[in-house]
Amino acid sequence: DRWEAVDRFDFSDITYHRSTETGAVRVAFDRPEKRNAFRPETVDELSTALDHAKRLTDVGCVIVTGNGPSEKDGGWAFCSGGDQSIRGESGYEYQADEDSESRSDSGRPSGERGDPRDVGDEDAPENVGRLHILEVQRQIRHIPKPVVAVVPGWAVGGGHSLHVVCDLTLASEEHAKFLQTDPDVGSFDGGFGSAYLARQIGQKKAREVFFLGKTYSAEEAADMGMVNDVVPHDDLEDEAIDWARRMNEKSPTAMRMLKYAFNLDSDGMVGQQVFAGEATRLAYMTDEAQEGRDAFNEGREPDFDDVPWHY
Ligand code: 2NE
Repeated sequence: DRWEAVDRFDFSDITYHRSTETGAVRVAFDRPEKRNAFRPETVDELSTALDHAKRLTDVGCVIVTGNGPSEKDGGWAFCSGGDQSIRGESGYEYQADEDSESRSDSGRPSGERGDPRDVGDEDAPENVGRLHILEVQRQIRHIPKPVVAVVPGWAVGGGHSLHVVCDLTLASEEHAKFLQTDPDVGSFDGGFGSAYLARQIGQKKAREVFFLGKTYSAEEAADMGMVNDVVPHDDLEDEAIDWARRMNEKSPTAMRMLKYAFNLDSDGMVGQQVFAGEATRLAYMTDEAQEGRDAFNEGREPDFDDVPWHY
């Protein structure tokens, strides 16, 4: 009851809620019977929700989590990565066309972005076997507010990489488990999932995660440095809400600049570009930038004489 459904989208694979009281949104994988594995539709929906959340100026925190437990066996999951059952020869396949008759809508986001495969080109291939999960990882990196992975159960494969890329991770003491299966299924996240993980937990440990494929408890993951805190399962959402409330009380500009500053170190020139974009936005608010604009529009030389060279 603390969450209000955002009903402008007809999502089938995720749920999307907001809390105006805490200034948070909750985006949750909603395929518990498959340990919240993602298929192309899931990823497109996630992308749509994140893009929407980015634009909410009264929201200072995005919670990404997994719904559960599974009605089949009571298992909990954050996300178990790419749905292996729909992997074709060249990649993951859209299913929405196949099950559209059993669902009220196409299963694809029907918000202002419409069908993400519709590029307005009749010659474009209909069923591009592609998960856009790396784009979603970049969205999480660039969204100008903290993203918290709330892990109620398994975080596996691409689901593991997703928690790695989030700003903070909160895990269920009883049910959270962390496992990398990428090389078991012939997959490899050679970007943030591995390289950024190594920055979090060190090279040896990150190589162990991928090369040995051990399962780690929430406590072990916290000791390794890839989980911020571990709480009893029943307290997970309350704690997440508390984190969101705390963060939402802080200066939005400071939080945004800090997130981008933390990113800069591993984002190279793209990180610099994102950080600089924010710096430019702040600079535009100064009298001197407005004098420059006014001077151009009025066809005169700019007068910066009164602007101090701050030290
Ligand atoms: C997640 C894990 C460790 C859970 O084990 P357990 O024993 O708790 O459950 P179980 O029985 O294995 O799974 C329950 C149901 O969920 C399905 C299973 O097939 C099973 O279905 P039923 O037998 O009940 O019908 N399920 C679980 N994960 C699934 C998945 N990823 N795809 C489809 N169905 C899935 C265990 O289930 C596990 O190891 N899962 C596979 C993890 C995995 O290998 N993920 C893919 C890594 S690659 C990747 O994520 C990726 C990519 O390939 C490309 C780009 C980005 C990411």
